[in-house]
Amino acid sequence: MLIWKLIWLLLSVCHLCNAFSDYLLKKCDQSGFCQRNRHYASQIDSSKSYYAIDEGTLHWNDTVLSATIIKTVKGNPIARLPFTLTYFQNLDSLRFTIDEIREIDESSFIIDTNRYNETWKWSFEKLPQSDTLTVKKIKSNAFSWFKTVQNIITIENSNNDLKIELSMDSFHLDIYHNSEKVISVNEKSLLNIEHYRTPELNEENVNVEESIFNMFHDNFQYSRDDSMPLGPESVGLDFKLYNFNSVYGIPEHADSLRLKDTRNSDPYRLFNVDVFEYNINSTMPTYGSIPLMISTNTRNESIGLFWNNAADTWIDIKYEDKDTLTHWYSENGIIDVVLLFGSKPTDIISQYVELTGKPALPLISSIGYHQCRWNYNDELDVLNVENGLDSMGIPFDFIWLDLEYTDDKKFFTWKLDSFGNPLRLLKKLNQLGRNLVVLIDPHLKDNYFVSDLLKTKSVEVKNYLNQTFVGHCWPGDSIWIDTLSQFGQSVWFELFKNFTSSFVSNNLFNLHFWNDMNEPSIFNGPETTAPKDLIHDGREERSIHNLYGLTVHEATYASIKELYHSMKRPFILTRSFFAGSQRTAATWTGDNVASWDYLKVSIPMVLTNNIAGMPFIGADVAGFVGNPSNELIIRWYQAGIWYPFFRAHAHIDSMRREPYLLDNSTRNIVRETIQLRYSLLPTFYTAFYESSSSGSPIAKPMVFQYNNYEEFYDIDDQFYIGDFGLLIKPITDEGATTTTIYFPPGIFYDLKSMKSFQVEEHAQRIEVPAPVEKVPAFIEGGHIITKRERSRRSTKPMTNDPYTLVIAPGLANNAQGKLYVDDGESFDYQNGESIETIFTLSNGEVLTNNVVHGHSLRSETLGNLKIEKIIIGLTQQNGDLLKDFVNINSNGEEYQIPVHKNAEGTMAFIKDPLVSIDENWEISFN
Ligand code: MIG
Repeated sequence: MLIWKLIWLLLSVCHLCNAFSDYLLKKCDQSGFCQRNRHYASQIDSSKSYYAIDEGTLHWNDTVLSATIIKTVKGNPIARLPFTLTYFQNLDSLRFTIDEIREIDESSFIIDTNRYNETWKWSFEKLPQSDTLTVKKIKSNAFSWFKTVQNIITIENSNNDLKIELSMDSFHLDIYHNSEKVISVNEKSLLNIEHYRTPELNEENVNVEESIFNMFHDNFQYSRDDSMPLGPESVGLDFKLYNFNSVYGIPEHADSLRLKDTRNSDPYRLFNVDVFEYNINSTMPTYGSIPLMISTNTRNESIGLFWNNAADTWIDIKYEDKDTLTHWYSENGIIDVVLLFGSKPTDIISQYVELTGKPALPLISSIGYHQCRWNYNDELDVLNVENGLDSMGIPFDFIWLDLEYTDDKKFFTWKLDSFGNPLRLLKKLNQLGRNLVVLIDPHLKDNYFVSDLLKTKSVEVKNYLNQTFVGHCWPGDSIWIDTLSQFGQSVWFELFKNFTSSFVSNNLFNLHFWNDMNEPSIFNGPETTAPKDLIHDGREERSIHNLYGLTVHEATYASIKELYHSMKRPFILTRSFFAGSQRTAATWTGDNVASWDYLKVSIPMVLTNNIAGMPFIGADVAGFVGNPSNELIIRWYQAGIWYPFFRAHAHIDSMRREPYLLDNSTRNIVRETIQLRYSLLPTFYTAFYESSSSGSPIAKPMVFQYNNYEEFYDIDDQFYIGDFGLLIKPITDEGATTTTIYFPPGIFYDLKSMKSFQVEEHAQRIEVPAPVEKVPAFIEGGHIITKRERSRRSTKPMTNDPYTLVIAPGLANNAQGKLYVDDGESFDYQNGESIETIFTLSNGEVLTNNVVHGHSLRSETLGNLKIEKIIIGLTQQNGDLLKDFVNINSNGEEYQIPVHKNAEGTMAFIKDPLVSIDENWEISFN
């Protein structure tokens, strides 16, 4: 026990060290199944296969093909593996699963001994009650079947754009999309299903290419106690991607956007763990896992590979000339793969969120600025910070309470010495238009009313003997809520109900929640997390590890949504996530460090989540651990305003650095930076709305905007915001005063000055100035963005402000932009209470507003809908075309308004055009 306390001390309160203690985590060769699958990959002859389809078992109907794969060991058929293949017509995607029929005498086990095959129930969007997948997702007659020669079955969809050749003798799938071979499954014969066997009979259950390393026991220093009740169970498979040589996705890793070849490193690992000061540029696992890989090429083909498994997983990547080989292996569970096909990489994301759920449309206030610290100490402290920011004119919407607001780290309680009257605090904050977030973690101190309730109801996570599991966390001895079970979810709801009842009965809905430590983090657990043989609702931790965090934040979301009578959209921040987490939570990149390297890596980390369907993410501004210099603070805010989730946070041992405390010149720059974010909220919110309907990235990598330029495939230090042509390059180098940006061809306007320049023909690197007060940000010609330019204390008062349109004409003087508006906080938009409108500039002659939804919807809650200013970027092409006035045609009236130009000649203005966003109108320029 002592040694654990020491490690915990080192891990959690280590002030002097500046890297994660990575000896706590397994390397591939210390992980039984990782070592075994890599070994198998190095030994197996790809022309050989121990897996074949038993022809007699082949069966199909309109939508599903099923068969049994027989695994052979030393010439003997030894395992039966049910295989299914389905096609989701609407998603242009293919799903296949491989399970195992086990005949085990269950009576000697506490756990369900079947392979866990319900990960989809968490990752896929909830299906209506009774439901198998086939009911909802599959259109009939999706397939027509032809059997052909040599034990190869050819399968085609009804559109004839997808063809699958299934080789029965070797279990091999060749997949053609639009007549091109795009993927081969099991091309290298790395299919490996470690079927059930007892230790006594192991010998006759392994093929010669297999290693038997750690099959029945774990010799890693920190996980030797794993009881491994079912022995080796891993599943592995390879995929060859033809004509794709860049792969992206599989967050979360502190690494580049384009995934690296892993031949000379450990594979990328997906295993949710608490990694204080994680290593950067590394394939090591971090807090969350989304097993989605996306690839694209300059031929405008894109594919996605979703490995729907929540167990400990490793992924090897080999770039081979034109192609990419990837090898995936998980500790247990089934093979459940969805392959997605499209042309643009964003098509893949939208299909993926169609399957796993759209990102929630957040409260508009929650896309403002969040002020957090571990910790604001008491009520007065909170109000002082509120006042400090406010009196310096720094807008913010959320203030946060970390761990120490609780009584002795007991969640669902308040430390009464410091927070004597939470109702008063929330009332006060509510009057000031502020929201409060408090931390509620899944670990609960042993022996107080909350943990007692869990035990009485038996909804705590159990150990392998089915007794209460007690581990070490912040409060000392702790137990964990089992939100995998429905009953556990209902007890969680009761806890929130009691905790929020006084606020709710006072109509206060400005309290929100933060689920931290839900990997789960367990100080004395192996690899800082849960022993793999713990039991959740009859299932091993091993099978569900990566989705535990999701069960916690989903239960939190559902509780708050119900308790707040759906009056307000819940805001939930979770540290751990899995595929599907986007439906209910935001996340952040965990315990980073106040250094330039961590600022730099935050960008590919944020981008990677954005392409994996979970865009609401940010990194702690200006670094969690340590004390940033003023320059780093400035540069971090200048990057942070472009993170979809924008929160400043700091470690308990770091110095206070709330922006109002900074010296004059630093503070002024930071204030202006935060104000820039606020002025762009209409645009950001529209990007969030788009994302909530199609999963489109909010921070979008260059290659996801332009997959036709090979030059962009490896660029991850600049990005776009949504589809608004806003191109950003945060400065992440100390002392920099200029930077180089890679531009596609077109016209670009400096966001602030509207000064424009043209990039001809090819993608080009161009040097731009970046003095410390400036974050390089451009609007690409062809776009129109919407702003609210008056600076306010938070989002709420901005609702009453009119809009400004900024038009960035393209080469032919065309431009387009979209605006989405709703009340920003309720669910009324789901009943159509919203406005969606499209502004179009045609040939530099007319600007029109075309309301596509909510025409004449005059709801007060939508705020001010007027446009107070229209700004037009001037170029050599359009500058002379503009007259001194424009003709406006709105509401059946016609009138003229003067046009002004600024002294520099970079922009023209139309002030008070007397038009609003919810009416169709036309402005002609000549
Ligand atoms: O082990 O609640 O990542 O943001 O301030 C530390 C205290 C626990 C970890 C989170 C961090 C938070 C801290 N928590």
